[in-house]
Amino acid sequence: MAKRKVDSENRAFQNRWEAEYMFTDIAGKPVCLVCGANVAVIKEFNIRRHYETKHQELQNLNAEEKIQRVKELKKNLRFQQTFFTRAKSQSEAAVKASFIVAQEIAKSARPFTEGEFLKSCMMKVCDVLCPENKQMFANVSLSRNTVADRICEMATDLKTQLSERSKDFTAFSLAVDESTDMTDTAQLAIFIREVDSSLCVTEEILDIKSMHGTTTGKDIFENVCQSITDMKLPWDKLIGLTTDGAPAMCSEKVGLVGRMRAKMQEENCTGELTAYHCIIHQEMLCCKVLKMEHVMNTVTQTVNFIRAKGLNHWQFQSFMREIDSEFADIPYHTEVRWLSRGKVLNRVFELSKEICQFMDSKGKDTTVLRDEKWKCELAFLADVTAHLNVLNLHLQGRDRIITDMYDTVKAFKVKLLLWETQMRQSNLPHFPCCQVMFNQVGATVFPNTHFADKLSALRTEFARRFGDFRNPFAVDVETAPVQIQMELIELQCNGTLKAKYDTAGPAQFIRSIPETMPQLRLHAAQTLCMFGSTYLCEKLFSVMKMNKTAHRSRLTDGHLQSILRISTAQELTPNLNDLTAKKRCQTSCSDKMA
Ligand SMILES: *[C@@H]1O[C@H](CO)[C@@H](O)[C@H](O)[C@H]1NC(C)=O
Ligand SMILES: *[C@@H]1O[C@H](CO)[C@@H](O)[C@H](O)[C@H]1NC(C)=O
Ligand SMILES: CC(=O)N[C@H]1CO[C@H](CO)[C@@H](O)[C@@H]1O
Repeated sequence: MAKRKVDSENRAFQNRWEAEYMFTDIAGKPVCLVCGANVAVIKEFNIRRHYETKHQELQNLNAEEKIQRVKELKKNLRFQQTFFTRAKSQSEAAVKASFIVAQEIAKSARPFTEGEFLKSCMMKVCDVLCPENKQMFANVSLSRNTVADRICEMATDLKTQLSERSKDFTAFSLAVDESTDMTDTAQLAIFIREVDSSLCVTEEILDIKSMHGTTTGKDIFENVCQSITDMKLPWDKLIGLTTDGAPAMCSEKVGLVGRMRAKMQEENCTGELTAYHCIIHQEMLCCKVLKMEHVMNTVTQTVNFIRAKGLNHWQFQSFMREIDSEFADIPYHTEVRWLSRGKVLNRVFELSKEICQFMDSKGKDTTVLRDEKWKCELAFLADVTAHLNVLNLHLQGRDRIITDMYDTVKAFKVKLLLWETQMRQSNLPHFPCCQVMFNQVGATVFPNTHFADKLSALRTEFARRFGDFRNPFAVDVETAPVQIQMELIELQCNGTLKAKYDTAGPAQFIRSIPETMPQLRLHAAQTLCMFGSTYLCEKLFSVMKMNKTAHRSRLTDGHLQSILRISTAQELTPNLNDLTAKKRCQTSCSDKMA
């Protein structure tokens, strides 16, 4: 009976309640125009009771006065409502703005406290340009903690996006490098290069791991393994692994490469992991191929001695400025790495007389530095390094796919052959430092045959590393992998495709292999996903080195990783609108709790 009574009241807002009880309907709820309270049950009784008990002061208004008052109140309410929505969108904009600033801070890897500084600048600018909007700027939170939180959220978002993308790829490769940061924590950088079914390449940072304690092959392997698991990457699509060639990385038994191979067998993968040492790690070339480590060591020791003792010496001022600018450019911990670059070897060679005088004056033994044979080797190393640097510049950069690199390396191999021949005849137009030494010591002392052999070894090494990337129309079908042989024959016999290859070139052609050749497309994907170098890792480490000092020790591993993820992001960008919306949801939820 009682129930039916409630039902029969129909529970709908009656327009006359507006004039009678000063209530209005907002989104289906009766709201008191006077105090803003709303009534839970839409029943005239409840509404009348509210009006009579809470607003006795209005009881003696006559009907006309009441209508007038309702009009005013309603106008007011509308204003408040628009004000409210505007305030809401403004506060959302303020959150987004703080994300944007935090992103800039991360990209330039500045300390989080910069946010506070930026805010104070912003407020001052606002005072001058638009004082009426001061509140809007004041609402942009840029405290250290906010900036840190925003950066972590953006990094997490990037990681999620990458993980989403990873579901749709056909092949991927990893580049792994390790470096020590300013606080002597080893940081492991893992980049992923993945190719999807339409042969589009994505190259992003997969993970950065801080390794406290040892950094053996096992430690590195476990970290890489964990990242692969975290991202749910399928082992059977792992194609290539590029490392810097350090033993912990590339040892077949205990290094990362060996352990990854073993793991892939465990996972029953059919494919074989292709491991590359980064070609641009010249010190590896120096040690392993040129066998000139002894020259490098002496140069390193000498330069370090000058750095420590002779910084103010007039003869070395410009030299040091140069070295320091190289140092700023590639701020590596291990001197060999930066020393192997640029003009340092060249400058040491040019300044060798002054360096010897200086070392003598400091009581250092200069027997080695004065040795003619050693000086010839230094000259040779300086010249070869200069050539390798030019090659490096061509090979670096993110759009360098291995097939693009093929042409560059092919040209370099041809040059090496020419240099080798010329070197055997002591004809040295492309080796200026060697030419100087040759003029000094004469043909009997200058070890031209020895150097020609080294150039030959270097050429063999290049041929070995880059032997696999050939023109698909020139590939000998018999030596090609079995699964691509049939399609390869069809490809090679197809005049239309050959014409396309000739006009588009290898790099472009690879993307236009027809869908009817799935094995070749897969093979192409596997080639495309290969990293040409650990260049990205090196770039990342230079950001890390440069900026960790600015942050001092306040930078946690997590924060450093977030910064690096944001600052090295290539195709992915944090989805700021989603992040802002999520923030709004969080705040309104916590508002309710409060
Ligand atoms: C690999 O194959 C072996 C033998 O067929 C099987 O016992 C094992 O569970 C497989 N491992 C994985 C990870 O699938
Ligand atoms: C050659 O390749 C083109 C492009 O995929 C294709 O349309 C054509 O049918 C092929 N020709 C032959 C003879 O297979
Ligand atoms: C504060 C600071 O040193 N920021 C630098 C961090 O690294 C980036 C990239 O190398 C530089 O552009 C910033 O100036």
